[in-house]
Amino acid sequence: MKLTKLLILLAAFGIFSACSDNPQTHQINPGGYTGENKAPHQNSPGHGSAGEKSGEHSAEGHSESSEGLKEVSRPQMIAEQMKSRGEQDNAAPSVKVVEPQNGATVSSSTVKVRLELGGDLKGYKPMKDMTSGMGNHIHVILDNQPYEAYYNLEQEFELRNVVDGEHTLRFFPSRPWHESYKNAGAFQMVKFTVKNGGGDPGRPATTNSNQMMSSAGTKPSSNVNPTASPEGKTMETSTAGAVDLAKPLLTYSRPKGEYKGAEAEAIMIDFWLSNARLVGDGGEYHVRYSVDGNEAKMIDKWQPVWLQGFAEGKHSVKVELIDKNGNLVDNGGYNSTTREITVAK
Ligand SMILES: [Cu+2]
Repeated sequence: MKLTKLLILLAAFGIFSACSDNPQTHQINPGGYTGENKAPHQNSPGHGSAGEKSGEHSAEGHSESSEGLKEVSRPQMIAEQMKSRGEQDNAAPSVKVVEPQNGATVSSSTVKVRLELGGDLKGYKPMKDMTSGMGNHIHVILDNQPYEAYYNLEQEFELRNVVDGEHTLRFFPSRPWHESYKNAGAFQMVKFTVKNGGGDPGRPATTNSNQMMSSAGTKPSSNVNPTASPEGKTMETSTAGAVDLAKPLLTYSRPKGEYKGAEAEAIMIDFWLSNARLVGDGGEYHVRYSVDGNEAKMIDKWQPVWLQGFAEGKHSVKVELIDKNGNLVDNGGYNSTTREITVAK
């Protein structure tokens, strides 16, 4: 018994010292990223990224919302990545859709996507780092499904098993941590039709052996072969909403998929806005989000929101575009999107 107590004490000391001087931690500032936020309760020494496997979250328990989630500033881990990327974060990439063209009819259930990047790139280039499994990439959204990540623009991207009917595709460049570029020209949308494509609506979505898009994006693929078949995904069955390209449109981007370990510490809500400016940016719209059906919150500036405090397990995240009277702005059903995510600590 005495030995157990001694071990607990030693372990506690180990965790404490890991926060201050463990060279393996990524945090230069021992206060961690929570030190940057303006919440009044940041006084715990236990905010290191290391050693918080379990039971250490009492320090995060000062929730400021009914669902136990708290908006925090950009995680330190991401802020440091940003710095290390030099000028890239100030780039203004523009996407040109080469294929499929807006209005095209495709007579195959495999829809090939080809894009060109232009604009002021400042070194921005989509590419997957084979070691980390991460890198700049383009978010590709069929209809209103979760996006797929497209890394190598030198090869086409294949959307497989796209069923007959009208569809939309949306594209915008993203950073390795999935935050979108929000400059004019970054976003593109096309409508196209699949006719006699032979797609099977009953076929379940499956991933290709070499495809890497189904995870949250940080899991390295063990079997990536750059010379293998194109990046791609077998899609869920969907067709386009009746979207008007000239009307206010909110494109849901993040969160999606699974979050593990450090990336689950703060989870980003990110979206693309077309034809709508939020009140905090001089416009008249709001973005509203809610998690697990709890009390909704407004986002009044177009920037990502980082939420801390997700419990392990499945969660639903709903993001909506709201007008000045508090009503949902409809645009083919795309302006209200709910996604399920999984958090694993
Ligand atoms: Cu992404």
